[in-house]
Amino acid sequence: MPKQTFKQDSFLAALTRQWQAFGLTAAKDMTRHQWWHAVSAAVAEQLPPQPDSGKGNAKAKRHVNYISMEFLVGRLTGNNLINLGWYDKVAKILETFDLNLADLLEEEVDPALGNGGLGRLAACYLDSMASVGQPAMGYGLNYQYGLFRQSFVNGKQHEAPDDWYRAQYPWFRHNSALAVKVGIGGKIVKDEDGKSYWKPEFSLRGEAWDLPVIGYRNGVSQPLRLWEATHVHPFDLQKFNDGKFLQAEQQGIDAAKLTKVLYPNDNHEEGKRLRLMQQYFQCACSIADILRRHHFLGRPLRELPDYEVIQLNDTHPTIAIPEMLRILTDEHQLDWDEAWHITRRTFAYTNHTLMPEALETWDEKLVRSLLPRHFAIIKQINANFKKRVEQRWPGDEAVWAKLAVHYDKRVRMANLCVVAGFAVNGVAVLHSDLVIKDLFPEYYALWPEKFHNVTNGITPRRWLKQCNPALSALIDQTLNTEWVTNLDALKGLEPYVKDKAFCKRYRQIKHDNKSRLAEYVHQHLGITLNPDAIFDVMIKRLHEYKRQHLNLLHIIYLYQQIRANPGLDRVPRVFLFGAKAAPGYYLAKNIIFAINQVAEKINNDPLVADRIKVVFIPDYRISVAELMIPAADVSEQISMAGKEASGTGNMKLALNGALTVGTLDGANVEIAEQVGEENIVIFGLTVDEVKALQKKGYKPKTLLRKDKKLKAVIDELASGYYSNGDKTAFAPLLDSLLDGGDPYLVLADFAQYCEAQQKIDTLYRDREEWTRRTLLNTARVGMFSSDRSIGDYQQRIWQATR
Ligand code: 26Y
Repeated sequence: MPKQTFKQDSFLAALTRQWQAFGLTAAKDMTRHQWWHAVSAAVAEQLPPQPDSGKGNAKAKRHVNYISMEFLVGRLTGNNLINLGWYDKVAKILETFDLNLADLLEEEVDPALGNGGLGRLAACYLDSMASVGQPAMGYGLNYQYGLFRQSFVNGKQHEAPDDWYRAQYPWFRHNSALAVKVGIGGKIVKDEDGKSYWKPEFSLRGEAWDLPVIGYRNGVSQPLRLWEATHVHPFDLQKFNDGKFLQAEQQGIDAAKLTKVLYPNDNHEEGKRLRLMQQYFQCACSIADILRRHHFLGRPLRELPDYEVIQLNDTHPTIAIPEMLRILTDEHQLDWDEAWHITRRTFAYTNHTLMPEALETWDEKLVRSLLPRHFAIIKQINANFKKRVEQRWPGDEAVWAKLAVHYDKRVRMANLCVVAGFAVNGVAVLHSDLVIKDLFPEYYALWPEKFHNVTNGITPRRWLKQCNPALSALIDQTLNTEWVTNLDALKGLEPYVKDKAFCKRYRQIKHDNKSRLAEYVHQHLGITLNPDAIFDVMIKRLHEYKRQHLNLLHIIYLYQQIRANPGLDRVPRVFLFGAKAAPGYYLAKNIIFAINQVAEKINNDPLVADRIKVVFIPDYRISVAELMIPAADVSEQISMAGKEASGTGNMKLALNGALTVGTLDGANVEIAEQVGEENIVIFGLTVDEVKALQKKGYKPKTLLRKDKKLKAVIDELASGYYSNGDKTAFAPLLDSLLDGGDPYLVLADFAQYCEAQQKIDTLYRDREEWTRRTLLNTARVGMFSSDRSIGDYQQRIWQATR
């Protein structure tokens, strides 16, 4: 496809229409926010219509339907301008109005339609699919409220709704012709021929809102289609005339509620009825849309898997599987075997977690009451599969108890995905191995060919080019090649470790990025940071397994060292945190409170001077990540080994020249392989050691008796020293570490973690050596481009035998 050319005249004309629509008489009367809106809308108008017909896709290259409950896309205007190649042109035009484009872009409220890693991964993958020319659609939900806004009140997390004003978002295109009708509830009835079908209790309408996903300078634009739930009335004239138009509300279903809010849980399922309705609504709309396109192109149903693949982003959209079977059998009258044959070659599933509490299972009563027909289909799948298991493990009830899709009155979504899909993948080598060994060993024995690894990746467009313009410019000048679409080209930077002038510029850029972050912190929090200090960054959702509290214990330890020895020579260090805790996750919220209390004490202790500063940046989100990542010297990736499926922040930070302090977990393992062991600081128990310790019986209190330093830290937290004398302030945190048995081995890894941090301190003193090592990180992490991940999906899953 040809590159999209920028037409200045039509852009200016569109801009004029924008301020006229605001009721103004001149462009100069627009507020800054109006300017952002006008520029975005004027650019959006220049985009070509997005072909969603899939006409271009052929059997040789399946069209990808990426279904995800979350797409954490972040601000779009700047990113779209970069991908279009129009950034400088628009910036120039704005200069004639005395406006700075970068300032305007700050006006955009982040579309925060995701929780964390899984949602951000989906956004990176859409960017890469458009950029490498993989025909694709994203399917998600158009939440009115994204992930809650976080503030701190007396150190405690406070949540507020995130109204991102979707109704005025200039990048949306609404296509009412694509609306879908979705049934819910009701019962199964029999027609005259004795064939059963579903008679829903009431119906909803799904409306399609498309965001453009723009490939990097290749003329491609593909939709991310987000469904919004509305009432069906305008459709159902008959019911309207009968006065039954309120039926849905009388059933207690308010359509608009369905897509009102994103569930803020990450890695912890709650089994809520509204959540299952969201899942089904999204899947029903998306499957209807996929089949609509397929029929529109005159393609036979049995050829669906030749043209389309449906990638499920974790189990959240699993109900799409029985929905496909229902439509094929009930609406298209295919027999079961035929429908099953089509379905099982169409769906592929990505697993993002091994944590038992994140594996979705649904109460059969709930499934039956909302989706009676789907429940019957699930039972059919289960019964058929039982025969297969019986053949392989005759009479083995224990195996069946593990493998069943429906068991003990619950429906298990991960099992359904494995049984009904043609591929299952984990998201890093270590994780994919554990998926086979720990989660699905029997499934692997049945179908070894279904199991794959695709290591996660990040888009270099947003996570280097856009967020770190100075470093990007330096790389542009240094390498005469388009590294943005070929991140392996960064290897070409390696020889420059010997180039003093280059290293100086690389170091200066980091320093400038740190100053930029320091300015933000000063402006928003009133804390002054020294850009010569080590900026030590831990950004991710707050979760026990990620162990923000391990970081905290080390900070307290350092503080105690300084108090014991006021002349202690330590490189000044700023510990920066960004993290939201799920609103119902009390322990995680207690950790936030503890970090904030410790920060308060340390930041105000004159004895410390600026040797330690602790800053918890509130409302961590994509736009804040874009500021923090280029400014990081140290990247904290300290989860308990075996728990972090991959991590993607680790990749972004390494790419932008931070040294990782990390455990051998998730993709850290592969980062270590790439950058070389001298250029990363690995510490802590390995997966095997974790397993061995847990088997042997781990007693955190014994550890405490042996390690005086650790005991001093724990005792001080419990003493009220950081909580105005309140000894119970951190009870949830301390209980989990002590009486709770320290399930994530925080205390067990403490000593090694302190050593690792000491190593960082020593290394940083030699500025040239530090620069060398961080530059090698930038140069060697090219494989973590999401373009490579998409290539792996194409090769191993989407275009492989089906
Ligand atoms: C069931 C529901 C409550 C639920 C909602 C969100 C369960 C899980 C999640 C989100 C999971 C998630 O973000 N997982 C992360 O996926 C990233 C992309 O693969 C990984 O890098 C990261 O290690 C993993 O924790």
